[in-house]
Amino acid sequence: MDTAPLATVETHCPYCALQCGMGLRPAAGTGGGPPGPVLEVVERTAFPVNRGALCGKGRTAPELLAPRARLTTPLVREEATGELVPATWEAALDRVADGLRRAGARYGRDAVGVFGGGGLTNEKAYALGKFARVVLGTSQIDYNGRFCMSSAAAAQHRAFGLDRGLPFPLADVARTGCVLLVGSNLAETMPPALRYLTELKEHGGRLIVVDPRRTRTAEQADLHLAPRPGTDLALALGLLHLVVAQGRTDEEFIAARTSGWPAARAAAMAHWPEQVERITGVPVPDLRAAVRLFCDAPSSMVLTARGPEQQAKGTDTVGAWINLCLATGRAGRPLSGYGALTGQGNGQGGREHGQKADQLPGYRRLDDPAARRHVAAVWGVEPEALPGPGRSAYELLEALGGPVRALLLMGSNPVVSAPRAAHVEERIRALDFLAVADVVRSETAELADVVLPVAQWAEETGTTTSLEGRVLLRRRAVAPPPGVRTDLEVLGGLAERLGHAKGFPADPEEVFEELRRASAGGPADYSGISYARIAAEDGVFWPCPAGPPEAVSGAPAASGAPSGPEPHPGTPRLFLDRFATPDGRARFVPVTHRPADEETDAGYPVVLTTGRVLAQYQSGAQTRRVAALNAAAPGPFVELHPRLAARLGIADGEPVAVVSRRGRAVAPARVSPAIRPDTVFMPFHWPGEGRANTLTNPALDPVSGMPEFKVCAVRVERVAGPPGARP
Ligand SMILES: Nc1nc2c(c(=O)[nH]1)N[C@H]1C(S)=C(S)[C@@H](COP(=O)(O)OP(=O)(O)OC[C@H]3O[C@@H](n4cnc5c(=O)[nH]c(N)nc54)[C@H](O)[C@@H]3O)O[C@H]1N2
Ligand SMILES: Nc1nc2c(c(=O)[nH]1)N[C@H]1C(S)=C(S)[C@@H](COP(=O)(O)OP(=O)(O)OC[C@H]3O[C@@H](n4cnc5c(=O)[nH]c(N)nc54)[C@H](O)[C@@H]3O)O[C@H]1N2
Ligand code: SF4
Ligand SMILES: [Mo]
Repeated sequence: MDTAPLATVETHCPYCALQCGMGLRPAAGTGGGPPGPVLEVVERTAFPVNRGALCGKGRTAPELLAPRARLTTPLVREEATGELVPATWEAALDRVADGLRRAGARYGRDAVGVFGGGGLTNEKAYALGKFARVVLGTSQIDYNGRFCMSSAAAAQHRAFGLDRGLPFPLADVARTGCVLLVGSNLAETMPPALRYLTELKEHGGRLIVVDPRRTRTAEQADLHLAPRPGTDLALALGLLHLVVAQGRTDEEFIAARTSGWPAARAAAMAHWPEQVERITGVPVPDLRAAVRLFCDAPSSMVLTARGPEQQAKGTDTVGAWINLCLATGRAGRPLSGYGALTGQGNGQGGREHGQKADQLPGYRRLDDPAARRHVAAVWGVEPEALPGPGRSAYELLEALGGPVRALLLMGSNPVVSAPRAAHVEERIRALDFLAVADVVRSETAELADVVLPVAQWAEETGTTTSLEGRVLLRRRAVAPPPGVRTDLEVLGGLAERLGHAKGFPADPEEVFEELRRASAGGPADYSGISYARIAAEDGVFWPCPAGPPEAVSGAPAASGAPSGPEPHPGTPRLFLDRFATPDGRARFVPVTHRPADEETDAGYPVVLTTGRVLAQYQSGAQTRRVAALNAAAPGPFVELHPRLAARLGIADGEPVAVVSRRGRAVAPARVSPAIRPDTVFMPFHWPGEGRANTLTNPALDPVSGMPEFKVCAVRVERVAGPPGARP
């Protein structure tokens, strides 16, 4: 194999859903190999979404490619010592195949589980779903995207008949009249995207930010509403109430393009502004100001992220924000609409191609007989052979060591990132067999019977689908170090051992060609997309069927598209003519407010919410291994208001304990007036004593299966230490 790095390669960042374009070229002075990164990042200004800008995570991503930073040999747990010891690939794959086979033979096929990730490329997510259904024959597959976009996805399906994070290109955000940004801290979670908000304001557009904290993003806002965590549903209903009361609904739009308004209207009218103020803590004049900014603008958008979505009522909450857009005619029109900011690198594509418990490639439903027939034919199996829908992510984790005895985990680190993590860790330990494919020795890999070291973004080609629904090509820029295999090679090796010598190719383009056929005719139709087209066009927006433009329902041809035998141009903007429902109308859903699953009380008087900081990514498995990022964000903290700190006698920097019904975490206090006095915030990027997810509540949204990461009840305590002790 050729191990010399190639010339500058155009590719995309391995981390978040913005999927910033970047160039990679051999790092100067590292021709002899480590130490130091093997590749360096160069600006790729021609890629339109980030125009060369990157955050620190993207800039430092090549550091993890160095062999010393990662796993380069399979590890197998030795019976005698209980330690993970190096093994050959053959021995490791044999052991995984054996572990999965045994659990299935002894307890039945559904005793074998698969857990995937939204960071996996489309090709990997597709192959993983096919592997579970065809090779293992199990219904028990889900992925970490359940913790991420599932509420927004479910609400969009319910209202629009289709879920694509943003139904328009991100660039439209800069040109609309008003953006209502709910529970997104874009300035830290997608820094290069902040420029679209800056451009919005330069054009005279207005920005409203809804966040219990005055974040760097909220600081940009014309109006910042800081509701108590878990009350967005009431807030959205209060705004809709005012819209109706002030006669600012768009009756023409409602009549022509929606259904279900009377019930949704009645539900909103039951939420009086004064009552909404009591629930949310947002003063009525601020509610009025928000309605004015939103409705006065010629066009406006609501964008949500994890704040309102990661709640046990996340689906209804997003539904309430969608209702606001529909009632004001701010949907299905140019520069207006509802969109959700997808999180992980392939959070969008990862939920379209089959690693989700209820789903088949092309965003088809596993319980739809026609979908089963189509995909079974592509896979060369009988439709009856495909299992039905399985458990959602948290339910699957909870079933480990119970009905599910063996697990293959690819692309997630639930020991740090799952809610009620101590319990999840216990369930993982109770498994008969755990195999983890990862690039590093993550906290979850630490518990595995077999760890498979896999190649990374820059070492393998594959497609991702960004938050815009734009399918992108990540290109291989360098060969993986010896001892490392790709996820596709891992699945192929296991399939072969489990009696499927064919059907799991290692070549990503071959997998993509099959994915195209499997997705053809489905809601997320990729059949007109090829590697060559993506490369030539800076990405292609789905749906993009193989046929000409007219073939797509709910997706108008891009203006100026050539007619005739030309290929479909892709669909940057959805819903302009019709929504993707059977009657083409968007559906209002009547939703009403209800409290968080766990309300504060005398024993747990404070609300805990959780989220992210700029320099760390997710469970931190990758970014905690990058020196510059660790220096910028070295560890967990508890953000609390000076009033709360004073009442508890807590000084800035002093260690504090946060206690919930699930457990106790300790981290230094960060005293800041930027947070509500009734709320504390912890980032979730760290394991150990300061692990935020030791505390979180796994109450699930009944529709989406999303856990309530953003709200639980806690008490905050001083940690007694030697007098004057400071960390
Ligand atoms: N630096 C960095 N960037 C990332 C990631 C990362 O780990 N680190 N992860 C990526 C992924 S997978 C995702 S999903 C995205 C997430 O991106 P965001 O959704 O922007 O990130 P969070 O910090 O989880 O939550 C956003 C905000 O929600 C607020 N919030 C908390 N509770 C509530 C509430 O009840 N209502 C409202 N309205 N707001 C609330 C928090 O204060 C926080 O500022 O980021 C992506 N980008
Ligand atoms: N308290 C709290 N908890 C949360 C959240 C929150 O806001 N608050 N947010 C939730 C959200 S939105 C998300 S998305 C989850 C994410 O949480 P996780 O699912 O834990 O996500 P990562 O830390 O990105 O884990 C990805 C793992 O896969 C590895 N990996 C990366 N690329 C590849 C690859 O190509 N192949 C393989 N095999 N492995 C790879 C990484 O090294 C890492 O160990 O956390 C959720 N947890
Ligand atoms: S914003 Fe997201 S995609 Fe862009 S460089 Fe940072 S982590 Fe990578
Ligand atoms: Mo996410």
